[in-house]
Amino acid sequence: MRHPENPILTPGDFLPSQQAMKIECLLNPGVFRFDGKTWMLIRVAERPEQRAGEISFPLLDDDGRIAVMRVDAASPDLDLTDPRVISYRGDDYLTTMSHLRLASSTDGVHFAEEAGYTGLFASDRYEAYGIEDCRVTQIGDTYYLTYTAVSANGVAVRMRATADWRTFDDYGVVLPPHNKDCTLFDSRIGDLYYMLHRPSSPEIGGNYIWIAQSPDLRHWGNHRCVARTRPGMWDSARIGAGCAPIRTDKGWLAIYHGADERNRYCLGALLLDADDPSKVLARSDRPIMEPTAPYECTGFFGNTVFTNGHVVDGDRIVLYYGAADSVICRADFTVSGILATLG
Ligand code: MAN
Repeated sequence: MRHPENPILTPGDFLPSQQAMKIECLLNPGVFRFDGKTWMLIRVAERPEQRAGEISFPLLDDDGRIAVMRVDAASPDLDLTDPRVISYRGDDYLTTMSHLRLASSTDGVHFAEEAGYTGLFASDRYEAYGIEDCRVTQIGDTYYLTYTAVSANGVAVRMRATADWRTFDDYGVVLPPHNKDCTLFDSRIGDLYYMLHRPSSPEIGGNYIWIAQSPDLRHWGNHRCVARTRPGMWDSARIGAGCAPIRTDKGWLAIYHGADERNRYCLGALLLDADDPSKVLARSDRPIMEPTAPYECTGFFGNTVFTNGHVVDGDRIVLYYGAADSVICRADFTVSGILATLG
């Protein structure tokens, strides 16, 4: 059920990271409980104020400073067909650069920044085009962050860990390009840690959900393909995991996003075997959530609901999602309700 106060956060709720920038959209928050509150790690996408006759976009330069690239809007070498990407002279850039901002809430609806918690910004050449869509998995007292690091080197998965949300241990790039939508499971299965991730194989294969395992959270191996796109269905073009799968008495419930050829992003669910989560026991024939509300249908990238964060309390799932790649919303589900749709 969508929250009646949706959207619960919009770009105007935050100040840009620096004066020269404008916040274009808020997207896809990671979500966790900390210090008795619900927190989001929000993807904030910024770009310079656009001037007539010119397309400008930010990136990190070799000295780690934000630089602005400017291109003549009339240039025949420019391709702007996807609002998320700028193709110029054969190279692809992003129209916006994202960082990850922290906000907390005592009621799960009204979120605000807290002094002392600055979040994460692009830090080096593997993040030169920004950092995005962070999943947060708590294991013991440590929170593991798996996010998309974008640069001229490609789209990769980077991992950091924190216990206090002020200092972060860097695990580096854990999955090289092209890979995104990575989430850790919140407990070991047997002796091993597990993650879901989404490599892309452009010629043969596609954008499928894979699983990997690790003895120590640093070394990942035994990669296996868990789920593929399904021709003719709502998840025909690409799929990717949301946040940490939920342990249920039927197995692991993993909420995922799927897009079709028209780039319509919906949410569905996978039920994975409790002991061997590479095995799919059931999968949504129809989405558990589709973009239907006006704030989901129209925006920076319309017809999109995308999640990588929720909190679970017993049967209740409070899910946070990006709508139309523009604003942040909340929808409540139950574990039993989703399991019932899986038959
Ligand atoms: C896609 C979209 C964008 C994102 C880039 C890089 O184009 O998901 O929002 O910025 O990939 O990850």
